Amino acid sequence: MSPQNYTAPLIGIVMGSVSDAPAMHHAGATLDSLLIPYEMKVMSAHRTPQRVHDYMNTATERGIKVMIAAAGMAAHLAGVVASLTAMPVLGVPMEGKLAGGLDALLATVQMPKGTPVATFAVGSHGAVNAALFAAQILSVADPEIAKRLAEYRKKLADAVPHDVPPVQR
Ligand code: RP5
Repeated sequence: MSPQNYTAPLIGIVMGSVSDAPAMHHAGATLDSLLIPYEMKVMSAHRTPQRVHDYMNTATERGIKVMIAAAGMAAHLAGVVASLTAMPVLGVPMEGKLAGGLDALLATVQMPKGTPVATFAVGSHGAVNAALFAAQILSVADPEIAKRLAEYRKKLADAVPHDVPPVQR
């Protein structure tokens, strides 16, 4: 099926706070460029735990195939999401005041065995890569998405100049 034919979101992006949105909009923009439908919601593992449970209760039946979960500081949202689904869960640690997000990176990556969370770079780079990785997961069963990912890679390569620019004096 071509991505243009999808009507329901295939990827769920959740984040612990609206303060995470500036970084996570980069994930949305990446999926937009690949024509992959997604939805983006705010829910917190500690402030709105019931909202997380309610969302995950219906996510699979609504057609979501991959989850991206972003949180900062103690960053347990991705782990909680992973505990509630068999879908792949991609965790994006958010930058914080402690060592630039090292707290969230460790909280997201250090899942005890049994409940995996694939963890990406802190902040907007991680948001973009999580979106690309989600697309790569979908591309296994969708040649149109695979084609768009190949085009994305080509643009990435084309944007790298061969020559070193002269020093501005
Ligand atoms: C986490 O706490 C959120 O994901 C956010 O990164 C961090 C701070 O939240 P706010 O105080 O900005 O709402 O739960």
